[in-house]
Amino acid sequence: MTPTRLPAWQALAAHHATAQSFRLKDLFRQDPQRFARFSLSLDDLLLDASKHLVSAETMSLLTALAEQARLPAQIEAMFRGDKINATEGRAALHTALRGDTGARVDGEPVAPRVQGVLRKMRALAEGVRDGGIAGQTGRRFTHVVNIGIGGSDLGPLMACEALRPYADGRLTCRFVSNVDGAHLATALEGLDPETTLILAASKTFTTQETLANARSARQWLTASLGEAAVARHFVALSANYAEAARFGIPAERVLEFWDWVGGRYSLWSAIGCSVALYIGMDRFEEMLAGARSMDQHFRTAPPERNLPVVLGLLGIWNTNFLGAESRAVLPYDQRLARFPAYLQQLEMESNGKRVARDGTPLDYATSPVVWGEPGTNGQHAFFQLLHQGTQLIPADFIAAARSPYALDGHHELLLSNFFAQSEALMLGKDEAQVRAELQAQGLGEAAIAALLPHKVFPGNRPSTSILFRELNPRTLGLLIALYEHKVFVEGAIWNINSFDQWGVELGKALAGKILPELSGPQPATGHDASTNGLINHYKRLR
Ligand code: G6Q
Repeated sequence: MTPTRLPAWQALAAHHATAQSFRLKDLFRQDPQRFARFSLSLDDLLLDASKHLVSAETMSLLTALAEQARLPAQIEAMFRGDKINATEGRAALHTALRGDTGARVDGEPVAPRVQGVLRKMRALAEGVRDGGIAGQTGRRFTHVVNIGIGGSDLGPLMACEALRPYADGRLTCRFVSNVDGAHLATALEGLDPETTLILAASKTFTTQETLANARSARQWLTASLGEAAVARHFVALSANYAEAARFGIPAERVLEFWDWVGGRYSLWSAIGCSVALYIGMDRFEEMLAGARSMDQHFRTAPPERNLPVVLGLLGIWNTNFLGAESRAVLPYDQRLARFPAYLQQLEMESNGKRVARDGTPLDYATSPVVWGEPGTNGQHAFFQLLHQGTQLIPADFIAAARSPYALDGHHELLLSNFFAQSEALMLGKDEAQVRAELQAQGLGEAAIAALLPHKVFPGNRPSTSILFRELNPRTLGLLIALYEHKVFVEGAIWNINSFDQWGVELGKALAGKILPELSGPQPATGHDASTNGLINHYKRLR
C-alpha cells in the first residue's frame, strides 16, 4: 500500500495548488467558527489545530487518506497484539501496559503478566518509600539512581522532572545514561552508598553504556558495603533475567517487561520504576490512567474528532505536501524541559525510516527533524529563525493553565508569551505596518526603505497549541500517549515499521569493534584514512 498511489494522496497533491494561496488570517476572517471547528479536546486537554494551513476540504481529504491507508484496521492490529513490528517479529503493546485492551501474544492474554509486575512494582515502591525495604545496614533509602540509556532513560527522566511537584521529598532521583564517566561520577557526588538504591534499567541487559555504568556503580557500592550489598541495593528493570542474575541481582529484585514493549515506549512498564518511587505508585497509576484514556479515545473516536489522528494527519500534510523538514516542540513549562528530547526519540527513532514495510525504498519524506526547548527561553534564542528564517517550521506550543509554583505574576507572564508567539507566527507583520511604525518613530524615507525588509515578518507559519488545566500525572499520561499515537498514525500512512530501530542497533555494534584498537601501541590501519587518522591522533594525544 504505497500512500502516494492512493486516490486521496493524489487529490491532496492537486489540492495543494489551492492550499498554497491559503493565508491563515483570511481563513479566520472567512470562518468565524474556525477555532471551534479545528480544535479538539479530551478531558481538559484542548488541541487547537486552527492555526494550520488547512481548510475543511484539506481535512476531509486527509481523513479520506487515513481511511484509504486502512488506518482503523492498523490501529486494531496494534491493540490486538498482532506482530506489527515485522522485522523483529514482535507485537507493539505499550497500550496493554496501561489497561486490559484484550491483547494477546501468541494466543496468551498479556494482562495478567502486566498486573503481576505492577503488583511487584507497588510492593517495591511502597516498601522503599515507607522504609520497610531498606539498605544493607538497615538505613532507609533516600536516593535512587536510575542507570539506563535511550528508552530506558529518557521517559522516566522526563516524567520525574515533569512531576516533581508530586514528589514528597522522601526520595530523590538521579539519572545516569552517558558512558562518559562524568555522568556517573557527577550523579554519585554527595551520595551515601548505605542510603542509595540503584536501578539497572536495561531491556536487553547487554547495552554497553548501561553495563559499564552499572559495573562502576557496583564498585562504588561494594567498596564500602561489600559484595552482599548488591542484592539489596540494586534492582534490575529488564526483560533479561539471566543477564541480571549474572550481574548479581536475584530474580525477586528484577522487575520484568517483555519484548513486545519497545524501548521508547517503555515508560509505562517496569522502566517507570523510578517514577513510582519518586511520586508513589498511586500517582504512577494515575499516569497510566491518563494514557489509557487517550488509548480508548484513539481506538474509538471518529477520525475527524480523534486527537492523535488529526495531529498525525497534520504531520503528513506539513511534511509531504507543505515540505516542512523539521518541527519545533515548545513547552511553555519548565517541568517539560526534557519533553522535546523525549519526543525526539519517540518520533525520529520510530519514523526516521527510508524503506517501506516490504523493504522498497521510499520516494516520499518520513519523520521530520524534531527539536525544541522550553519557552520562554527559546524565544531569546532560535525563535528568530521561526519568525524570519527561510524554512517552514511548524511548531507545537504546550502549556498548563495552572502552575503549582505560586510566584506572583510568573504564570501569567509565561502564558502571555505562549499565546503571543503562535499569534505572531500566524499574523506576521506586513510592510504597511512596519512603515507606519517607522514613520511614527520619525524616520525618513531612505532610512525606512533600508530597514523595512528586515522588519517584515511574513507570518502564515502554522502551529498547534495544546493547553490543559495542570501538569499532573494524568495529564502527562494523556500528553505522551497523544504523541505516541500520532507517531503511529504517521507511520501507518507512510507504510513503514515504526517499531524497529536498526540505526540504533548499528551504533551498538560499531564502537565494540574499535574499542580494542584504542588500547594497544600499534597504529590503526584497518579503516578509511580519516578514521585511522583520528584514532592515531587520539593515541598521540592521550
Ligand atoms: C528504544 C531504543 C533504544 C533503547 C536503548 C537501551 O526504542 O531501542 O533507545 O531503549 O538502546 O536499550 P536497553 O534498554 O536494552 O539497554
